Amino acid sequence: MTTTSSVLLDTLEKIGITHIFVNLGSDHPALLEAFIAREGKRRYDGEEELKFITAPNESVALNCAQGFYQASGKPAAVIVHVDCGTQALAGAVHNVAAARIPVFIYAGASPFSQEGEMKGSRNEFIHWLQDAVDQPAIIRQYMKHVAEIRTGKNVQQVVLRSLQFAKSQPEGPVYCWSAREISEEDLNPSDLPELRREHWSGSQLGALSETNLHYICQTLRRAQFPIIVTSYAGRNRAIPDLLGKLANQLSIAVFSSCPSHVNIAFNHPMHAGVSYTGKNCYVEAADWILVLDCDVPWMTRFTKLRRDATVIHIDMDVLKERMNMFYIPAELRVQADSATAVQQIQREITRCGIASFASSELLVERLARHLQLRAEMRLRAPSIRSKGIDLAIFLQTLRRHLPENNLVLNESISNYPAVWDGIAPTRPGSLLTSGGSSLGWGLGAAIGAILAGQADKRHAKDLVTLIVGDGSFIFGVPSAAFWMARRYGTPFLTIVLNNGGYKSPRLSMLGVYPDGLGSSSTAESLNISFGPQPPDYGLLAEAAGGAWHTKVTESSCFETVIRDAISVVQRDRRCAVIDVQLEKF
Ligand SMILES: Cc1ncc(C[n+]2csc(CCOP(=O)(O)OP(=O)(O)O)c2C)c(N)n1
Ligand SMILES: *[C@@H]1O[C@H](CO)[C@@H](O)[C@H](O)[C@H]1NC(C)=O
Ligand SMILES: *[C@@H]1O[C@H](CO)[C@@H](O)[C@H](O)[C@H]1NC(C)=O
Ligand SMILES: CC(=O)N[C@H]1CO[C@H](CO)[C@@H](O)[C@@H]1O
Repeated sequence: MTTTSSVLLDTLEKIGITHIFVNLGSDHPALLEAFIAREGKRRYDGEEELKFITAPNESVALNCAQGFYQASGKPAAVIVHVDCGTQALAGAVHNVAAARIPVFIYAGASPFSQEGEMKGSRNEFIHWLQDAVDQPAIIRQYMKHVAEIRTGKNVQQVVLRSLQFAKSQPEGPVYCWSAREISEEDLNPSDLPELRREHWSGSQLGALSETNLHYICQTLRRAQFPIIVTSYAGRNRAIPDLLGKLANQLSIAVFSSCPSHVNIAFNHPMHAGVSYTGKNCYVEAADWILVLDCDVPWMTRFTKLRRDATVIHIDMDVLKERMNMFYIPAELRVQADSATAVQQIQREITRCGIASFASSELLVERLARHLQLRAEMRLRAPSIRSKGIDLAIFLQTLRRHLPENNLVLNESISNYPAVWDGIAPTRPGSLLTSGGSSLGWGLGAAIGAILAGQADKRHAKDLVTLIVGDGSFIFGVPSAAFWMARRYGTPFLTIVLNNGGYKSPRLSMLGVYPDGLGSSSTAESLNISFGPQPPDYGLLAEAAGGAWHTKVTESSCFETVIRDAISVVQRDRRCAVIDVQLEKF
């Protein structure tokens, strides 16, 4: 039987989608029929199969799809149930939009006919309740593209065009939907056009024009202290190497502002550090700043640029099309591929000779200035020594035990800087954050990242570790995520940085009311504490998915705990949760 739903699946398969995270409902009868029909077909011709992965919560499904892409660069699909499932995608929608993640989301919609006029007409009471006035409006403002499938006769084109939007730079999520009569529509395969995958690729970013390259090099020639600021250039795994080379050539410091990726190896001599807020002495010292793939390069309230600073902005999304307010005093802004642009600049330096850009005395001065600023930034970094456990030592111990080929997912919130500095990643793509601000990304993203590695050995990791705040752990819907991890064989290590609740809202309050009423209040009276009886996070994971777990207090031997937990994940292929009992705030 050929239906709109079966052709939808065939089309996703044809364009190269391999994983679909599903949460099904009454809008999907033809889809379920198609699943079974595919089983038979597969046994027959053994073609590369689509994998369907049940996600008992939709937001976890979308987090999985995000992690899958972040680990592999390949989009996945998510199928949800009418308006209800669309709403339950919840904050994960914000993250895929903010982090520019290509993902194909499909939802059915309530049947529009009620007398049995068509296959799929209403036959359950919920079909009246789910008849949303404008279903895609739930999600439209976060999508790069929204399309209704109006007939099965061109479902292929609608799906391919949507994915074309998703894969065009800057990438992003797309949403397709169809009423049940349409998704159930019977089709005659010979009526459907033969479409070729190669004809539906996304649009690519270009290189710098000659004029722009010339301007960049001219201003760089005059610079005393040039720096590069980036947050997600490392999406392209070639970037850490390319930036490393450019940084070495001209002694240019590379600063990661609110990073979501590894942009330069943390042991590179010109790596300038990481910050999420506050005063940035690098930016204040620089007279030439290349802002490269970056959403928040600095905050004008805290950081004052030099009056003579030249700012150049190169970005896959240089206008920040989804933000209402964004401006930096750049003299040149170009939407271009950052890796290509960096290579162009580097080649120009090689062609003209380093000496034509900076004298060797100037290069030595830059290096000295960089080392001095880096020391200042380190001194200014907030101390993460809590009364009991020294988190820095715990993270250093963890780092020593991580296998070479590992991935760390970081959702550690108020402990973010500590985690970057503690893990000090050197390999491209070895540390990721959600790139958005809706908490709960990590558990699903870990599952998606591991599935991506199972599908393609090039992306396989010897260990995936999630470092997560206790609040963010709960946001991640552990009941759904740990069940999935066991069911689909994706064991990972979770480190819960347990400070007894939500520390960040308190820090936000102090940012506005440093001496306000709340400044001397307890976490309990601020309603941001999980005390006096917080959940047992390890037990939650055990109940949902048989995870191994332990708690770490100041008297624990970090070494033993970490070694045991890693061995559970690697040898027993079971999830492990380490609940690190930090000082309550
Ligand atoms: C879905 C969602 N709800 C609420 C918030 C607001 N928020 C930002 S940080 C935070 C606390 C997170 O707690 P935890 O993960 O334990 O980290 P901590 O702040 O304690 O370091 C909250 C609730 C958010 N970002 N996302
Ligand atoms: C799934 O999780 C999200 C995020 O926590 C939540 O908003 C949503 O309500 C959950 N879905 C259901 C059906 O409960
Ligand atoms: C985790 O992310 C936070 C904030 O995004 C950051 O401050 C911290 O350094 C990060 N830690 C690691 C190990 O990446
Ligand atoms: C559960 C809890 O601690 N609630 C507190 C929330 O905040 C108000 C105002 O400070 C307190 O009175 C509640 O006890």
